Amino acid sequence: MSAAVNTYVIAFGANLDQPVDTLKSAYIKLAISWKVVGTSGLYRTAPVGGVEQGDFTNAVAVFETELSPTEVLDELHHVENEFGRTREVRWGPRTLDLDIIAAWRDGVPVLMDTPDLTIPHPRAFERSFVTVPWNEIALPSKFRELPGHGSIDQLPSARDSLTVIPERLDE
Ligand code: A4P
Ligand code: MG
Repeated sequence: MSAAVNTYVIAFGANLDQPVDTLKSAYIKLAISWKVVGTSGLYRTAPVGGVEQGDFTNAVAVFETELSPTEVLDELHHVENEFGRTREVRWGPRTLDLDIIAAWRDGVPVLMDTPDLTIPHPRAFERSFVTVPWNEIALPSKFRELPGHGSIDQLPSARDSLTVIPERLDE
């Protein structure tokens, strides 16, 4: 029996050091071992969550891999650590944040809620720094759904808090 094909929407965020370079380099590391389904442009975004800090750079990429969600989370943490990620303040400044936003196993939505991993990401639906870049990627309709919240182009997204950076994750 062949392994399942898993599809992951991954959000990239950073607001310390050289965020644009960091996001692109992190993307390249993931794209070496995972199949790229699509990538967004880069956006400068106002910080969300109440911590006073500098603007973020955000982007989204969609990958396919045989890895399970927990294996993917391990790999994301590994790449975050390579870029000097430390965890002092929740929702605070960071060199790199990689989150799993949504996942599908052989095209079927993955729903999980464990102490270490919640899929879909519980705050993605209200975050334009996730929904706007995701919505920009050409994808089959099933991969444009945030389970529990519907199609991403129907989600509220305050585009005025985002500024387009004229670069792409994959360039
Ligand atoms: N975890 C659980 N579910 C997931 C998931 N789906 N993806 C756990 C990734 N991680 C998940 O995360 C804490 C723990 O969440 C992880 O160890 C993992 O086991 P973290 O990255 O260490 O800490 P965090 O990112 O500060 O916490 P959290 O709750 O993930 O924060 P958010 O909600 O991701 O918010 N404003 C702008 N403009 N742009 C941003 O990118 N990001 C945040 C972080 C706040 N404000 C922002 C941005
Ligand atoms: Mg995170």
